[in-house]
Amino acid sequence: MTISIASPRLTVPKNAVRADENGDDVALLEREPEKLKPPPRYAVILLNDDYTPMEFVVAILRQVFNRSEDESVAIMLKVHTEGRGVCGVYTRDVAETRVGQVADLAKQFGHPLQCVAEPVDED
Ligand code: TYC
Repeated sequence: MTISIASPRLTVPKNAVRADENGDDVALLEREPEKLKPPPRYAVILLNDDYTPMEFVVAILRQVFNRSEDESVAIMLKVHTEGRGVCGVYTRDVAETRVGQVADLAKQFGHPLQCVAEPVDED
């Protein structure tokens, strides 16, 4: 029996083909479970500059990103030496909120500190 299937989500399970009361083949089609993707995630990345005090960057990492003192110093030094570093990976809303909090605090204290959110490659 040839069966053409309209939707790729419909499959013919094994042993599904049977004869009906007239002797014709019938098959029960099963729908595959919906494959739900997890929501895309975003890395919040801190950028280096020549003017923002190191202590301020550490305070931002502690307050906005809930990092420990040791983690904050390590991330700050990575950004200072390599130009950029990941503060954390979040859903889009949370990443955008934290980028905004950093921008607000930097502006409030008169520092040029910048950070951005970038989508993370996931499979
Ligand atoms: N480079 C800055 C300094 O020497 C420190 C710094 C670190 C600034 C990380 C920004 O994201 C940053 N004072």
